[in-house]
Amino acid sequence: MVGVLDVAASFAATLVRPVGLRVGALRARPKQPLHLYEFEGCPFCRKVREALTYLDLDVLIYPCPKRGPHFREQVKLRGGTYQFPYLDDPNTNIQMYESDAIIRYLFDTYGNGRRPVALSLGPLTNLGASLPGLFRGRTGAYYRASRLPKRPLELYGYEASPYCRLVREVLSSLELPYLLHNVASGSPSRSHFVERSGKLQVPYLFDPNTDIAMFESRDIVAYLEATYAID
Ligand SMILES: N[C@@H](CCC(=O)N[C@@H](CS)C(=O)NCC(=O)O)C(=O)O
Repeated sequence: MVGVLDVAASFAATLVRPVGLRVGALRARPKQPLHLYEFEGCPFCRKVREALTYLDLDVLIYPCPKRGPHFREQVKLRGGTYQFPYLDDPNTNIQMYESDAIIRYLFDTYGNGRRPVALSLGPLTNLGASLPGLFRGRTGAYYRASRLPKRPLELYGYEASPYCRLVREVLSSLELPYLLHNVASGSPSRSHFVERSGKLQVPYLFDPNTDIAMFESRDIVAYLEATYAID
């Protein structure tokens, strides 16, 4: 359930970290979505999602909340350790840990090689990426029992949208995989999004398991809870 305080706190989180609002210089486009293992409430994961918004990349998100039974184990099996974020790019067959290395790789491969200042300041970037936690705490960072969907859900949004954050937090704690379509300001994908959804508003969720599509973070959160949470 999304309350007024949640919305206010999510706006405050965006105010202290207004990164991941718009698209920057783009170069090569990947044929397939990238895969990212991450969770909400992790500042290192946030940095990487900000880079993905900036580079207008679609990404298949595998949430790895603490105590999550599914995707954490995949990371351990594939990379050898439980550390997040973990990127798998099927386009180049590259897998890696370490947020700074991932961000550098993303800008070298899909941007013009230059990282925006907010993502290139080392410890200061980490500090900045931690600030939203002052308002959202560890929401989304811990697993809650859920039913795993057969097919990944689809979410249209961008990192710094306060309303998208509220939806991502639930997707993360319920460990629901989803294909994230980044459609920040300046995104060339926006026209395709409007064709598909009928209007330019995020978050927009499509669930291929039930064929349900919807706007409005409050409705989306209620839908996810009712459909996938086991409480
Ligand atoms: N230097 C790493 C630090 C990553 C890191 O410490 N991630 C934490 C989550 S914020 C983690 O993987 N913790 C282990 C766990 O959640 O089990 C990076 O920048 O990617």
